[in-house]
Amino acid sequence: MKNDLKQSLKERIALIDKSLHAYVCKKDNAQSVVYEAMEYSLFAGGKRLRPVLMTEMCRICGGSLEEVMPFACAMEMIHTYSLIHDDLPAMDNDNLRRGMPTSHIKFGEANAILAGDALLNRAFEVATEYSGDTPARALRAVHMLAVSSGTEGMIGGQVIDLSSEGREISVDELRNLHILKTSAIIRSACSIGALIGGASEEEMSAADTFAVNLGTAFQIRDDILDVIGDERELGKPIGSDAEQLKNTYVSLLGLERSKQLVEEYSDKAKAALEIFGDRADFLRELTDYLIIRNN
Ligand code: GRG
Repeated sequence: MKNDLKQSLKERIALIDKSLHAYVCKKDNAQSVVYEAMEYSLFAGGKRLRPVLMTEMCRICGGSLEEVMPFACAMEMIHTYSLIHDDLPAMDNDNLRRGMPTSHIKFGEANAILAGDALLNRAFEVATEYSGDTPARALRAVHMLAVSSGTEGMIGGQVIDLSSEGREISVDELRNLHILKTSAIIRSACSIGALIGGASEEEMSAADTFAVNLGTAFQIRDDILDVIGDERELGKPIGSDAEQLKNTYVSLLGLERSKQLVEEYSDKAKAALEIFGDRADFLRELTDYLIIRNN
């Protein structure tokens, strides 16, 4: 990663983490184990991609960090809950994530389920604490959060993913699956950022085109890493998609075509940023980095 991008990301992530710490911290009460499990997964070393995208989209559309931060934190809590539940024995049954024992390994299955549920609730508590000057926008943002992570979004994608294990699906079906499972919350991260930033309809549409293409490139890179990644850098075993008979871009189209597609989708993502001019340089660099990332 280029040094400038690394430094810039570090600074943004530090601000996001500071807010997340303020919203989720251990409590010394009868339910402390669930607070501990929430904190454990929230601060286990995630890339903070979705809050970074949201805060940056807000900035380039003219909004303030202060106003968007509760939504960015809510989004990261939703993402973290989805990973905790995705790792459960009833779903992917993974023991390691980001190089650390998964929540159910560390805290037991019941507490992991509750920690995921609690993060989802906390996300909506935080997002609805809004007291700014544009409550109508905030209400629309809360709706976007809910829809994108629900049955017509991330949960819907997970349902299709689980039900298609062990049988081959078409590339179109796979694309639809990932538009729901992976891109839906990346899209709402960008849309909420643009909305809170006061974007025009044209900018809203550009933010969405950017996000849907970035989400697809990101997912294909994820599929590639499950085949050629380094376990230590990835923080989890490779080969799990094949082991679970999952459909991936690599299993359907092969490694080389998948690599080409990552390039094609990231080019489309960057083309959508044109409307924002130089202000979108950070997002361009971030896109370039995400498609060569190793974790
Ligand atoms: C259980 C409701 C429910 C949904 C699960 C998000 C998800 C749906 C499953 C996680 C598995 C997976 C490979 C999802 C695809 C999206 C993806 C690559 C998630 C990982 O996101 P990163 O790389 O994670 O941003 P970090 O660890 O950096 O936060």
